[in-house]
Amino acid sequence: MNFEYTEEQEMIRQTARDYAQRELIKDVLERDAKAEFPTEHIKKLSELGFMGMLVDPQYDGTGFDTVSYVLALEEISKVDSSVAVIISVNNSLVAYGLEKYGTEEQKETYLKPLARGDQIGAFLLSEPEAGSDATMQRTTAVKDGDYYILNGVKNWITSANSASIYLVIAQTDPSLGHKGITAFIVEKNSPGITLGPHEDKMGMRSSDTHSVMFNDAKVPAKNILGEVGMGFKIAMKTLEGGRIGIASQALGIASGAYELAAKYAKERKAFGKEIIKHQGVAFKLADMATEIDAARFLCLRAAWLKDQGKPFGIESAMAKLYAAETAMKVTTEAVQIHGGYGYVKEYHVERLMREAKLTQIYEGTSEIQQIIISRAIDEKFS
Ligand code: COS
Repeated sequence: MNFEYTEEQEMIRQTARDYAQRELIKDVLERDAKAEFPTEHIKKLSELGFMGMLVDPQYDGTGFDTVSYVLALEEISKVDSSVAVIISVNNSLVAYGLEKYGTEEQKETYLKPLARGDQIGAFLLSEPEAGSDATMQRTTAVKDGDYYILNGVKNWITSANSASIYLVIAQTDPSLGHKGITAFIVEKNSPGITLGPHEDKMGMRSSDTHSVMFNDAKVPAKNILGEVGMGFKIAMKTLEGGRIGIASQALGIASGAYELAAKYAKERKAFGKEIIKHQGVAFKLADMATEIDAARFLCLRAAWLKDQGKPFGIESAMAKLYAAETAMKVTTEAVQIHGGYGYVKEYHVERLMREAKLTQIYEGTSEIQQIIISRAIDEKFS
């Protein structure tokens, strides 16, 4: 085993860190307060290659490995996880599906602009009544000559307004259950697509989240991704990789809060000494550091397996489960260490705590990860 990063991985980590600590930090509080999309930052991060970092250079991506992806998302999420989720959805949920299942024509038309960051992608799976229970898709796609007509509602869609390319999961044959689900590449500006209001979220406030309504939206049949009936499997495979992104985001939220808490504990004095010298604070920091390292290793293992072309679905579920729970715990303790200062915005930890909560919910709740892991245990011991 080798616990060292390669020069390239270290360089990517450092580039992400520099950008986050020098640029994202400047206006992150303002963007959080105004729930403002980070347009300029996404432009600059695209120039640095992050919007297509997992995409092969043949399709205008930067072709970095998944280990580098973990490192970059951790550094960005230490400061601004709204930016991280935009990068993560673009790479792991949309570009991945197009690269793995798309035709050459689809890759030319849709993957390349996403990989360059000229356009942004969104992944439309969740519905008002199909979140965790993802097979219960109500959005229908009915064939009409060379087109499919889409009707239905998708919920909680990250980048719904800023994206131009949607990957939509819809039911083409309800009688077949999940085997009748199909994935479509849909241009957001097509007639028949409208957006609900901007969701006023607890955290990750500058990523733009909306519901999306399809009302007789016409999609060319050539925009089917993969084959008719393959949509559920495509969604599940895609989410396996997506969970590495969200796990890395949770890791970054945790390590960002921990770094702030450790620095604060070195500066702040109480009862005649730095609070880090009080066992009650010191032991909290010890637990935080240990759990963050464990989360990081789980993320890196899942990423490494993916890079080796080995199965990683269970490992990415473990990474997401553990990193999300760690993020919630660590950010809560970071607020506690900061005392009253932790409860006001300027010290950042209250925002990190709000952001941590979402990592336990989206791209599969913690309980969904427990289902995936426990089913694998059941199978292993049967
Ligand atoms: N890769 C490929 N195929 C998969 C898969 C995976 N990781 N997981 C499940 N499938 C396949 C199964 O093999 C099965 O196909 P067959 O009937 O041909 O064997 C099919 O999908 C249905 O699987 P299953 O019966 O296990 O479905 P369940 O309804 O029991 O649910 C979970 C499975 C819980 C894993 C799934 O519903 C899930 O991931 N839910 C969470 C979805 C989510 O993350 N939502 C948030 C979206 S935010 S973008």
